[in-house]
Amino acid sequence: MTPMPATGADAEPLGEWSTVLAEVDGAGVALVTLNRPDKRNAMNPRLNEEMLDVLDAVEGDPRARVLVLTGAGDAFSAGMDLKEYFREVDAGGPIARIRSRRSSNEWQYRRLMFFPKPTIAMVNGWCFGGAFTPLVACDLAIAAEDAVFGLSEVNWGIPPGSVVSRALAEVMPARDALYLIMTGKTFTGTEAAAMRLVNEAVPRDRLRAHTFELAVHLAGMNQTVLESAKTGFKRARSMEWEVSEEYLYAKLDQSIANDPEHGREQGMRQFLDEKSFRPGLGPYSRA
Ligand code: ACO
Ligand code: V55
Repeated sequence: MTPMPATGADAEPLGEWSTVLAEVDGAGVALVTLNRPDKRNAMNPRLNEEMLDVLDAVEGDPRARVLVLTGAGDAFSAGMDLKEYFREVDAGGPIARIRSRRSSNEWQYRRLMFFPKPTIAMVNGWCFGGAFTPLVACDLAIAAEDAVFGLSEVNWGIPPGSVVSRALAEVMPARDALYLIMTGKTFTGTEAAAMRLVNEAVPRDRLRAHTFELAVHLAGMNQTVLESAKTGFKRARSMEWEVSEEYLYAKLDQSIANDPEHGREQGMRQFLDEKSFRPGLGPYSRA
């Protein structure tokens, strides 16, 4: 049996699901663990439906300030479940396929990509095919150096489907992406970091502590500002400059107007009047 990953002694469950574990700790880190370790956390229709509910739970719970996505056991996720997502859904006909694709893409891409709280993928092991979509959709990604990745679609007779190739193009150089898509060859967490698929790779025994250190840092920051900052970057990159100028100013003004702690005023006061911090070197004090 795989031990349940705990963020700390104070972690509390966010609900109960059959294919996902989700809990939140006292620092505000919500740990979401794909939990089909016997199937290497392959994503079946049940998991796809449950993840929509899990994301709702994390989004709606004020204790959750950062989302960390990982997998139980020795896998992050072995991609789509070939038996339950492909073979069994095929047998259900075209409408079954449309519905199954919808729930999978809804959480892996749309919901995660524009999740209103910071998200970090913690790649603990095997990461194949369809798993690249939630990986790229997360704002940041940390991998174990020895995690094994692969665009294995071509190995079993399909090109990458859904938005997998689009997601790769978002973060990786085209030469690397095409090489991996066309050869189906595996690569390690260390190589994934060199190709910028993940922010960094760390030794396996430091993966959890390192990822949580980053998560706790983000959990301690102004959440309204972080939402505007991440959404602004992700939406603006496909915009024309003139439109992005308007849009990013609108996000800035929205952030100022919506910020319950008035961070901008605190930051200016602490720097200009109290001279108690330097914005170039770290965040203002939220105490
Ligand atoms: N779909 C369905 N079942 C899977 C998947 C998957 N993607 N991955 C693993 N499993 C199941 C296996 O069928 C097996 O089930 P069983 O115990 O009932 O027989 C169990 O998980 C364990 O798998 P093993 O292959 O025995 O595990 P091992 O640790 O030796 O290898 C590995 C792990 C490398 C991840 C291997 O399981 C594998 O190659 N999986 C498929 C990876 C892949 O190509 N995914 C599809 C990508 S394409 C896409 O997502 C669209
Ligand atoms: C993939 C993923 C899909 C799919 C077809 O190549 C192919 C991955 C997430 O859904 O429907």
